[in-house]
Amino acid sequence: MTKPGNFTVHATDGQARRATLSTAHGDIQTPIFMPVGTQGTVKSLTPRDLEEMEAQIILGNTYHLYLRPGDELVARRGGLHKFSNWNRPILTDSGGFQVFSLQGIRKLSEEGVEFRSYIDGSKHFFSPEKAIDIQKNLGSDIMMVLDECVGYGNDRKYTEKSLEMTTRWAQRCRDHYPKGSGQQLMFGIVQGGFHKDLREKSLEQLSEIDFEGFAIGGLSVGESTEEMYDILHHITPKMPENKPRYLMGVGTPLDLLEGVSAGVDMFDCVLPSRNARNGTLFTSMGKINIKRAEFAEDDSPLDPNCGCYTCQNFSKAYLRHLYQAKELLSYRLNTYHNLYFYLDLMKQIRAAIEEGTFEALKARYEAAYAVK
Ligand code: PRF
Ligand code: ZN
Repeated sequence: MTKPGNFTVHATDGQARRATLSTAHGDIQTPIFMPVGTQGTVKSLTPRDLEEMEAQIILGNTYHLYLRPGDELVARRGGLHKFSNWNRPILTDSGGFQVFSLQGIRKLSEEGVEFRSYIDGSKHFFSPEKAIDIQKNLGSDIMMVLDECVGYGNDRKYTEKSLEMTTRWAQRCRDHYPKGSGQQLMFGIVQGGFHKDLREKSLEQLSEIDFEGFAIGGLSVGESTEEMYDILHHITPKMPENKPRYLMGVGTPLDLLEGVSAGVDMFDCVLPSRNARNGTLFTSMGKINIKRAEFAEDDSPLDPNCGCYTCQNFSKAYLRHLYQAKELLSYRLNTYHNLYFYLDLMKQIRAAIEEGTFEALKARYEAAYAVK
């Protein structure tokens, strides 16, 4: 097996890249979408389901798993892979984003962030070192540094101060787990809000610290699509070519295509799984809502072009009935389809980059997903 952290670009098409990233639990083929498994489970699916749909890597969350069941309990069970019986790669987010987005009550200082548990209101403290210790206990293949994700609408002065601290936190995370000290990789996170010069400064300083990969954080936080794409296209070409690039918490099928066109290699988002649970399903012809009355007696599959278990075996009429009856199988079949759709889109993207037909693929999806 290749050394964890090894990143090889096999083909490019414009800025889009087709590459392989090696981790301790195997190689991942990029561009890739990573299903979100916040609590150590991708909601309603088994590891067997995920393997069947060819998921290569999933996400776990430092914040949630630290609070429940506790990272030390997970470590005593042999780590998150063994505990959850998922033997392919896992990336864990640092908890920074969750603390900042889920909690009203928190205190931020140079030392770290104090927050209250969303479960029982108890007080907790994350320092950069603590966030890494938790991720060591979980045993993820890729750890993320602790950062502050600055919300949309903060002024330049706040964003600049926040960035300076986030950069010092990134250095502390790396110092706490020097490169090569174990099998786990560590990615830095570019912040800087919607200020291009701050984004560049963030990237330059993180590059000096030397991570195995670089993420773009602080996007999809309430800005318009145009603003997000503007920052994305500005910063991505400046990122190291020989390291993986990860766009955090993004997005729609069109966002993934735009990200890939800017040179992004990795994505995660709750959108396909969360939308599945409220009946919003992605298809090759666009987005549909299964609860609509027009599907009550529709015997056709959700997406005739989809090879997934849901589309191969059930009608829209049945899926609508399950949704209306709030049956557990509704969550499961819808989640299976949406994640299969996202993973299949990434598979098509990888093939298109190899063939030099990426722009044509992007144009096809843009037509199907144009606002009607
Ligand atoms: N930082 C971290 N995780 C994240 C984000 C971030 O900025 C985002 C922003 N879309 C999603 N997840 N640590
Ligand atoms: Zn399907």
